[in-house]
Amino acid sequence: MSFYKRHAPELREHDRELPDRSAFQGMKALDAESTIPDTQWREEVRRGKEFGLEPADSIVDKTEISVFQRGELPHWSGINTFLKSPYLEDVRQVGEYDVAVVGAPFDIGTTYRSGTRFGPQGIRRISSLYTTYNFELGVDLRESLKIADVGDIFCPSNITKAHDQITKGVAHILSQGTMPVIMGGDHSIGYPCARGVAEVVEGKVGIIHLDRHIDTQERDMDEIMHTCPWFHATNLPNCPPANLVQVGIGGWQVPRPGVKQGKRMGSTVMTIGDIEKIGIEKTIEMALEVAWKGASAVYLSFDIDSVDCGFVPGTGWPEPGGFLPREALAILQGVAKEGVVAMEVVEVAPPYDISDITALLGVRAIVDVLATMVKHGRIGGRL
Ligand SMILES: [Mn+2]
Repeated sequence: MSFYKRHAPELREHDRELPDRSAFQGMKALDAESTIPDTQWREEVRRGKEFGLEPADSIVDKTEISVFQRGELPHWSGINTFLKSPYLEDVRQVGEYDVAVVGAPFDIGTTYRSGTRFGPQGIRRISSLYTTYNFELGVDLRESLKIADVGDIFCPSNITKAHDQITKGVAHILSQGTMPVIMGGDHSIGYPCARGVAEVVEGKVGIIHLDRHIDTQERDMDEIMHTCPWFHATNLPNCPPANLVQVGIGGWQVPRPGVKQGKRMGSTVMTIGDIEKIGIEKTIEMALEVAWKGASAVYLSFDIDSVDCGFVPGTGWPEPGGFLPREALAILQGVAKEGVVAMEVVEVAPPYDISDITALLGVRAIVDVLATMVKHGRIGGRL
């Protein structure tokens, strides 16, 4: 008997009735796509043709092609803002947008490898890989949100001055009713970012912090380095440590001075082991309970090194044993369901990255949080 006949379909028994597939997320997502509008996409295509000129005669399908590229396609070319969103030069107009993506290219707070000053550029570059649509969530950011890339905050090579600049920038964006999404930069920016948020928010601000590192030292080598943001943030009058939840902490890079201070402060610390034990859903519940207790807003800080270093080579303090990417994304999505007032992605260091995978996870964190907030009605409305 020939090989083919032995493997021929008639010799098999896959003729049973198929189970009901309608409960699969995949099948639901196929249905959901047709319910998403394409108004903004059509407008973008129209604008591209107007500004970029009608394509050459030999182009057969002229739908999305202009002579000068003005829209999403091709993904490998074009001006590299975050997700190819418009660059807003006049930042006084930021209030017209739902979201302002802003870079904080600062790495003077780094205690080992530098390079996160190139984080915003790296994140922008690989963000061009993505469409604005997420299959499982059934959200197209282009159709739901007005996003601007407002460029970078001018960060001089002085910790106090750069931190002051970052606070002023973040507070400006939020004071206009727009959600700041900050691309770091090293984690020292967590302090000035939270300070900018706390200046604008009336009432308490909670902080959800994903990291391998506790980052609660008062000083490191006499300065407010990236080991120190939460000591200083939680000293702000409306940013108490009781509302700080630190998820994923552990390993051999948690400095003892930070641990002593963390204990004094009384923040909530969860290791990867804790999360494995109680599960992702309970972890999300705990993070939300702690951060939101009596608070009127929650700030989200995602340190890329909270993920196992095998997935994020492009970072300053790589550490094994952290989250799987899908675990980190599940937690980020879980906490975003109740909305966050602003978020930061820190410690992406492109000079150490491989194939932009670290920066890509940074992009993913941002778009997943935004799409989840859209899905749960926590943002949008300016389109
Ligand atoms: Mn860290």
